[in-house]
Amino acid sequence: MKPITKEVYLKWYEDMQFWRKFEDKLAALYIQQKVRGFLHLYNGQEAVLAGALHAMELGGKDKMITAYRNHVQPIGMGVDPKAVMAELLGKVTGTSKGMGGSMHIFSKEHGFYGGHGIVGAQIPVGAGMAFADKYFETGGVTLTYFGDGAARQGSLHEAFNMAMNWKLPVVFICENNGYAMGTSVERTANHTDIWKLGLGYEMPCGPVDGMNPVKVAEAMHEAMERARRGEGPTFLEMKTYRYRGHSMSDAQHYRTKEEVEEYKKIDPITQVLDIIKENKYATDAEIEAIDQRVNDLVAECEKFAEESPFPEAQQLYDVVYEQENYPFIPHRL
Ligand SMILES: Cc1ncc(C[n+]2csc(CCOP(=O)(O)OP(=O)(O)O)c2C)c(N)n1
Ligand SMILES: [Mg+2]
Repeated sequence: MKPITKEVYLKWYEDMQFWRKFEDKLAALYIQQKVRGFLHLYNGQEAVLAGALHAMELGGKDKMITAYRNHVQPIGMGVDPKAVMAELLGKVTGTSKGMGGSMHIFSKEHGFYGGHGIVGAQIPVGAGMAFADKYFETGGVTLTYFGDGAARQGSLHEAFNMAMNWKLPVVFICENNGYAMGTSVERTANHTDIWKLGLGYEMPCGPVDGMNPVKVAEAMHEAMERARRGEGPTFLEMKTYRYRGHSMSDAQHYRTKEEVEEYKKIDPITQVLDIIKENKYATDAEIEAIDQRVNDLVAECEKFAEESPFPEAQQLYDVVYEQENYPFIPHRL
């Protein structure tokens, strides 16, 4: 595995701070009704992404697919955060020209394949992407993410079976954040060790501390190397936590404030900052400079998104129909 150096810790701190502040800004814009529809934020789960990115080969070779909690993953993979924020505001400069919105961020170029609102639907799609990589011998690995709620969907079992049978280069990652909307993991099944679902398929599997990017990076590296050797899939259960509600309209009656505070004691960003301070990887002034950069970039994204225009109505026709099939439509892609 690539060594976890001072530079990696500093990058993790800056990235995770940016992701958190980016989401906080979206929450504020949602309250102003500038973001419409649903809005699911990633606060608390950042280490699962930071650690995975450390193990991945970016630039389109390795791929990622996830559910609707999907704003910061593409940013981590290199998509311009300004375009992501513009997408959420429905602007033409967005990643899908403003037509995907919060739950459907995509960038094929960067290897990010969404952004899926149907719980569990992306699990077989991720296996299919890995099938393509195997078929075309690209050497790429697909990271297929889903929640603890999605783990109870039947589609997981079909995907697990085929992925094992064909030894597909895929890593299945359950982000167990404790809840599926308001339903706790304890209430969804008679067992809480979701990783054990891999055992029935003899798939290598196990739990990972999803609040610690080092643990995530190590587990992901091992799984991705296994996939690259042609030995097939791995199933990892990342034990994590979401600090905000499921989406923006969630009174959170299903958990206590004390529980949230307990998990804030193991906040992934604080864990990384503590290591930076203990090892004197940065002075207080340097940390302040990082925080300033983060705030400036969030402000830049907001300005860009706010100032961008909404798409023209005509765009609806441009991207839905092919002119050859529908000659009465004057424009084409
Ligand atoms: C097939 C389907 N059933 C139900 C829903 C409604 N729904 C949206 S999110 C969600 C909870 C999923 O929880 P989990 O998989 O743990 O992901 P998390 O939100 O915690 O990231 C449900 C039931 C849906 N979108 N799709
Ligand atoms: Mg969940």
